[in-house]
Amino acid sequence: MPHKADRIRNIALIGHRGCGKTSLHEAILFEAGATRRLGSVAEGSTVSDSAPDEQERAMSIGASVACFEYDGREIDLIDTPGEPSFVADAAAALRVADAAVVVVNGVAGVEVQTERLWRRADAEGLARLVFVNMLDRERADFFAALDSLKAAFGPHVVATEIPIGAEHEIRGVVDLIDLEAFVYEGAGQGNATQVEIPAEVRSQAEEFREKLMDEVAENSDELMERYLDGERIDHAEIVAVLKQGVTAGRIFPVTCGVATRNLGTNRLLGALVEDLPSPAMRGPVRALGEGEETIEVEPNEDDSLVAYVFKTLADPYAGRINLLRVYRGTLRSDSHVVNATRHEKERIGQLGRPLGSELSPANELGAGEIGVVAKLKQTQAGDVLCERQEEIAFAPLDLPAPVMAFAYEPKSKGDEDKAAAAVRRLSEEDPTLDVHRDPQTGEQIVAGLTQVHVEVIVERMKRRFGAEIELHPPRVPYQETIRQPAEAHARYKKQSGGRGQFADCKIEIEPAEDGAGLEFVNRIKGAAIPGSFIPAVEKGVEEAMRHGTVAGYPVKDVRVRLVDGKHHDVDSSEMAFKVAGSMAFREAMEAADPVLLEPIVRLIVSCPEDAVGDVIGDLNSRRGHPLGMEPKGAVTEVKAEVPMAEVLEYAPDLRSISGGRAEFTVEFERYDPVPAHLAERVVARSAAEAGAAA
Ligand SMILES: Nc1nc2c(ncn2[C@@H]2O[C@H](COP(=O)(O)OP(=O)(O)OP(=O)(O)O)[C@@H](O)[C@H]2O)c(=O)[nH]1
Ligand SMILES: [Mg+2]
Repeated sequence: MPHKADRIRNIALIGHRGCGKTSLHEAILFEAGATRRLGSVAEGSTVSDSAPDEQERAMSIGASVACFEYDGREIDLIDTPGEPSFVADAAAALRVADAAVVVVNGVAGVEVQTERLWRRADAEGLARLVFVNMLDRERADFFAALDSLKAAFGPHVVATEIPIGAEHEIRGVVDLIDLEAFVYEGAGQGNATQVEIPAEVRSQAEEFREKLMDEVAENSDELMERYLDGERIDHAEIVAVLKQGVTAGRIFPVTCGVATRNLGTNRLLGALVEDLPSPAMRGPVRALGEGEETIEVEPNEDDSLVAYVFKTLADPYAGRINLLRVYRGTLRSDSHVVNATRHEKERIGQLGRPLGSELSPANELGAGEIGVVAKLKQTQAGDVLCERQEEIAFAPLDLPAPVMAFAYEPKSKGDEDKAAAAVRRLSEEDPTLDVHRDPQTGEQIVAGLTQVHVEVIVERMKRRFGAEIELHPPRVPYQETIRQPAEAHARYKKQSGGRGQFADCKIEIEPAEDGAGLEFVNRIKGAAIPGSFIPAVEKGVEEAMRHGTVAGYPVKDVRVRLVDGKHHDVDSSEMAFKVAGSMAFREAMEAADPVLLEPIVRLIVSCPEDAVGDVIGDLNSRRGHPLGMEPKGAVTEVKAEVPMAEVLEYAPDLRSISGGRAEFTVEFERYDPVPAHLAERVVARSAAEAGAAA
C-alpha cells in the first residue's frame, strides 16, 4: 500500500468564464462513478453549481470541491469560477491544488481570464494539463486553439490527443501516446470504443505524435537516444518522462473533448492520474516561518500538523464552515488544535469530505488531503492550524482591490443592524469584498471587484439573511496630496476662566513616495515640546489629513517634520497639541500646492475585431489612454487606462456599444491628479454636499 500522499491528486479546473469547467467537473464525477446521474448547467442540476444564484445565473460563483475515489486514487477536484469578479476562489483553489486542468473553449481559444489564471498557476508552481472543450460547437477548431495556446504559453504546450471529426461531427479522439483511436456513442460511462485510427486523421496523428515524442524526448537524454535510434518506447516509459516534465512545469499536455457529451472525459480522468503529480511527487511547499524566513513543508503524515484554510462559508444555519488542506501531519476529528495565525485554541469536531454541498464524515485528513470542518470559533480563510503554537504562515493571495464601491442603506428603516451583520458575514467568505463605514461621509460602503460581484452580494444578503438593501450610485474615492514643500506655525491658545489651553507647533511638510500615507518625523530638540505631547501632534496631523483642504478628501503621501514648538507647564494638554497639529497641517497644506487625485483603472476589453473602433472611440471620450491592442484567439483585447469616474457605469454602455459581444475587466492602477477644470466641479459638488449635510 503506497503512502497516502502518493495516492492523492488535488486538481483545480480553471479557465475563462463559460469554457465548460462545471460541465467537465460534472462529467468527470459521473465517469468516475462518484455520481449516478449526469447533471447539466442549463438545468441547474450540477454538483458544483449548487447555490441557487449559481443555478439562476448559470455560472459558478464559488469554488466547489468534490472528493472521490478513482482507480485506487483519491481525487480532490475543485471547480472554480471563471468570472473575474470571483477570482478569489480561483486563486484559493490554485493555492491548495498541486495541479490545474486549464479548460479552453474550442471556438474562442485562449481568452483573457485563461491567461491570467495561467499566470497564477505559474506563481503557485503548478503542473498543468489543458482540455480543449466544446469541440462539437460550430466553428470549433482544435488546431487553432492549440496554436493560440502555443502563442500564449510557449512551445512546450503539446497535444497528447487530437479529435476525430469536427464541430457537430466530432466522434472521438486519437491518443497520441499509444496511437490509439476511440469513438464515443452517446453520453455515459463506458461509451468509448477503441477503433482503427480513421484514414482521415492518420497522417495528422503521426505528425502530432512526432511533435509529442520530440517534446518528451527533450526531457530525458536516455529516451532521446533510443528514440533517435528508432527504438520502440513503451507506454510506461513515455508516461514516466512526461509526468516528470509536467510536474516540473516543462511540458503542458493538451487533451480534448466535449464535456456535455462526455466525449473524451474518461480519458481525461485517466490523464489526471497518469500525468499529474500527487502531493508526494510535487514535494515540499513553501511557507513563511519566524521572521518571514522561508520554510519547506513536507507532505509527511507522521510529522506535526500544518493545515491551511482556503475557503470559509458563512451559512446562516450551520454557522461557519471552513475548507482546508492538510500540508503536513494528520488532522483528526474530535481533537484540539491551535490556530497559529490568530494564536487561538480551536476544537475540531467532525471532519468531512465534500462532494459539492454534500459531506461524508471523515475520521482524519492526512497530509495532502482536502476536507471540511464546521463550527470553528475564530478560524477563517488564510489561517493555519497546527498542533501547538508555531510561527508559520502562507503568503497572502495576490488579489485585485475592490474598486467598485457603493453606498448602501437598508430598504426599511431600523434594519441597519441586520444589514450590517449580513454584509459582515458575507465578507468573511470573500477577501475581495470590502465593507466599511466611510469616515468622510458616514455612509456604509460595500465594495467589490465589479458590478456583478456587488449584485451577487446584495442578492445573497437578501436570500441568506433576509436583509434587503438599496445601493446608491457609486462615489469616486478621490484623494488629495501636495506637490510642494511648505511650512506652517500654529498656536492654539484659549483663556476662558479657570485652566486655559496652550499649544504651539511648527511643522514642515513635503511630498512623500506613493503609498507612504503619513510619514511623521519628530525633529524637536531639547524640551520645546515635551515628548509626551509629540504623539498628540501626530494625531492632530492624522485627523487633519482625513479631510484635505482641496475638497475634503483624504490626504495621502505627505512627510511631516515637527521642527519646533512651545508649551505651557499648566495649560498644555494632549488635546491642545492635537488641535495645534491639525491647524498647522491645514495651513501648511494650503501653501503646498495641494491637488485633487482621482483613481485611474486599467481596463481590458475583449471584443470582436469589428467592435474595436467603437470601443476605442468610446474610451477616448472617457478621457481614456489606450495602452494597445492584441488579437487573442477569436477576439481582440483592448487595454486602456481610464479615470474611474468615467467608467462607474461602464458595463451597460459597453453592452450597447458591442451588442453584448464584449466583456471587460477593471483593476485599480494608481491615483493621478484631476485636470483643473474637472477638479473645480468636484470641489463645487463636495462644497454643496457639505452645505446640505450641515
Ligand atoms: N456544445 C457544448 N456546450 C458546452 C460544452 N461544455 C459546456 N457547454 C455549455 O456551455 C455553457 C457554460 O458551461 P459551464 O460548464 O457552466 O462553464 P464554466 O466554465 O463552468 O463557466 P463559469 O463557471 O461561469 O466560469 C453551458 O451552457 C454548458 O452547457 C461542450 O463541450 N459543448
Ligand atoms: Mg462553472
